This record gives sequence, C-alpha cells and structure tokens, in this order.
Amino acid sequence: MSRRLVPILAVLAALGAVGAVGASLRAPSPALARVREGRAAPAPDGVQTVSFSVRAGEYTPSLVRVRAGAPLRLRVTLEDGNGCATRLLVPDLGVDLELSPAATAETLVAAPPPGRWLFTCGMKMVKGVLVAE
Ligand SMILES: [Cu+2]
Repeated sequence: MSRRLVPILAVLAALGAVGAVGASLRAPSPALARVREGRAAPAPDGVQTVSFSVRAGEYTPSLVRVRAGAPLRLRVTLEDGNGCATRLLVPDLGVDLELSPAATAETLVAAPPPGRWLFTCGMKMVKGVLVAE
C-alpha cells in the first residue's frame, strides 16, 4: 500500500474510533477497499489526461496521480444516469462539470498546484482524490 494512503487510514481510523471503537479497526474499511488508483496519461497534444467513469455511485479511478503544474484534462463518462453523480466538482481547482450519459464531458485545469484535491459529485456523496505531485 502506498505511503500516501497512510494519512487517509489515520483519518478513517480516528473517525471509526469515535463511532465504534474496535469494530472498525478489525475489518478493513469498505471505503478503502474500493480505492481504484489511476494516473494521468500524456495525450497527443501534450496535455496530461485523466479519464474517469462514474458508475453505481463510484468513480473509477478514485485516486489519481497527476503532475503538478502541468495542464490537466479531465474526461468524465457517466455510465449510468440514475445516481446523483451528474456533476463533478473539484472545489479547490475551480472545476464544476455537468455530466450527461449522452457524451463524455471534458474540462481543463491549467496548472494543478501540488497537493491532494478532493473531487465529489454535486452532493458530495461520491468522492475521489486527485494527488498532484
Ligand atoms: Cu451525489
């Protein structure tokens, strides 16, 4: 497991300890078990590109490593229109993207600063993390 997941584990462990001491520490968190890692790929035009799909209330990938400071294209395909994930927000990077099952949505982030940037659906129920480094 990546070193960078340790802070997430620590936070989840702390939250679990508040809620139910013991139980959450014996079993791995279901949320963590669903982390799907991805990495931005270079596109022909030199812009690093991440392609996400949204299905059954989950992003794939849900943890994406990108290069900080380099233009980043986000491409998002909504594979089922039933959930509430019809918007993709990356609040700290100014992204608010409308999604539709009819077409892949795209947006460009000029230069993501180094850091961990949460992305969510419009109601902040579906979550993922962009790690810019
Ligand atoms: Cu939602």
